[in-house]
Amino acid sequence: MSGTEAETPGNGGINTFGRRGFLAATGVILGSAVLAKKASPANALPVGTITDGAQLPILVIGSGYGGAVAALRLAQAGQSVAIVEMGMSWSQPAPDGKIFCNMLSPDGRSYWLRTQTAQPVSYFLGAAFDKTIPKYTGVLDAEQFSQIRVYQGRGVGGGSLVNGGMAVTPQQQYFPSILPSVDPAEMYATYYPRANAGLKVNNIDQAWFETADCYQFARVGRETAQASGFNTPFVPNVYDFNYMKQEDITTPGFGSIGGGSAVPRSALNSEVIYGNNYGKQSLDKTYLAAAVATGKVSITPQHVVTKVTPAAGTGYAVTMNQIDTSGNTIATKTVTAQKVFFAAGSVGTSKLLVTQKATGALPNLPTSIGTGWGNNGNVMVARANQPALPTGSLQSCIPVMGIDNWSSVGGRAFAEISPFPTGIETFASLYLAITENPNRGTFSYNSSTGGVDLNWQQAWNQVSIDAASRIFDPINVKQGTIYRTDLFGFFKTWGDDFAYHPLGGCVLNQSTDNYGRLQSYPGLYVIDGSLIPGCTTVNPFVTITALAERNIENIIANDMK
Ligand code: FAE
Repeated sequence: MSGTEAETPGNGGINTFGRRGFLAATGVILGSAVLAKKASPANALPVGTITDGAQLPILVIGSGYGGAVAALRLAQAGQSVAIVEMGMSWSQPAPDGKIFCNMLSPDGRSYWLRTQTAQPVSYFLGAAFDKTIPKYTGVLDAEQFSQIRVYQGRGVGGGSLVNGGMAVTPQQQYFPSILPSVDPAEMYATYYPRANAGLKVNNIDQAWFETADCYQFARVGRETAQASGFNTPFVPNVYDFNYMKQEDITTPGFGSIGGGSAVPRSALNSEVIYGNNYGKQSLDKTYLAAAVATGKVSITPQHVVTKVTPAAGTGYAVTMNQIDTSGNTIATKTVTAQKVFFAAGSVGTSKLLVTQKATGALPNLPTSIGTGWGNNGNVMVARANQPALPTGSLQSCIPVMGIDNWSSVGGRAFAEISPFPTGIETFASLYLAITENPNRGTFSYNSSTGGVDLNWQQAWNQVSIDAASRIFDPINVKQGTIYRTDLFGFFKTWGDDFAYHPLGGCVLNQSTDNYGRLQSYPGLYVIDGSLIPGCTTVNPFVTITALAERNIENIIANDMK
């Protein structure tokens, strides 16, 4: 960890811990350290430091799902692997004793190099409530393209640090539409089970769900959906549900500390998109922890890869900027790696590859690089329930149920019943819909800015709105209710200008071979969400992980002899 990383992210620049504040905070830290033994700390991975001029057998760019799978399996096959990650290693508590901040009190830790939050639900009662924060390398990036804002995790663990943990395996009947060149039988027999095991996916205790106050919102979402004839399956998650039960003082059989919960709260303390201090089995606790435990994997945070080009001898010269917590470059390093895995996520990998092609660093990449990008059909919406159906002031931030209408040909949708953890009763039901949307965007290099543009059009989301409306219009009619129009803008019903699930940009069997090899450059591989052309029919990370498991097995067998 660089010296600058110890800087306090602060809150609005007013994180001024004087001596009394420091002592109070120390008390909090000590208190939580004692509790943390029981609760397991958020992250304890060692921090590596890659050196300028290093000669490496294998470099992995990015530490999300694809990168974590690649590193673990390569290490288990006897290879030494260096991972570089542009975000921080989220391993040290700030003076408030917490590694991450919660959604009700966002500070610098929340957003990647922004001076104002960019909350997905950014209005309430029609008024904007984004707030000023200090610029810091926070954990959630709200990357703004011309007509879409794409949320991504930044840090060791990638999207697993910020996501809702919904670990959903698509129905097999729909798999051919997701990845047409991949054999469904082997995915469902081998790689999805392997991914679920590696991710430590678990299921909620359904009896507890029926009584827990913190899931009243989901029970209301289920009741209103079922009344209109929709299926409402439970969905698995990587959040440890045994831990969550102990967060809930209403759980029978668990004691409580000082009248509070038996363990420090996380899901029940409005923590999720800015990180979970406890409970979530993010990649730093699963794949990455196992990878580092082999002794063959190092992870260097706060290094942004900018260039990959053939080296003078063999392998590839990879240039990266080491950054401080304000995003300033403090060193530029170039290493040589015999093999390079692009695991920077759909947006990160697409941006890197499009840039390398356009600037002549990797001129022979195929022309399809940058194409086939989709938002998994993401749109958000909320309904106002009748006063007889309160959704609860205490809500678990971990969604556990969906409304499945994917069988509705011509308007397929799978809607997650999302929490709206404001701490007060809102009577609102919030949903994130994943829909079938055939529109696809393209990344292109912008020579005047030196950046990469994405040509996604907000109007393309009308297809998704129409599909989601096939669930929520009938529910509103049956319930005699209306959409909330005060959460995504002033008199705006749909959250249709952002996405949580970027997919594609370097599509399998188009821009790569059928296992992620960039064929014009032997030794270069893509192993993340950019391989999947735009939609997974459900939340995507289990599919990204399972595909990475499939591809790395083939690559180890054939390319690592
Ligand atoms: P990802 O996890 O994004 O990892 C890429 C990593 O590469 C990141 O750590 C980057 O910081 C790093 N990187 C990028 N560029 C560079 C560079 N130039 N140099 C060095 N490092 C770089 O990619 N999915 C679900 O299935 N269930 C959910 O409940 C869910 N909820 C979500 C909630 C939120 C708020 C968000 C943002 C996403 C959610 N997702 C969910 C999506 C999921 O997290 C996402 O599909 C995966 O994280 C993508 O995995 P990749 O390995 O492709």
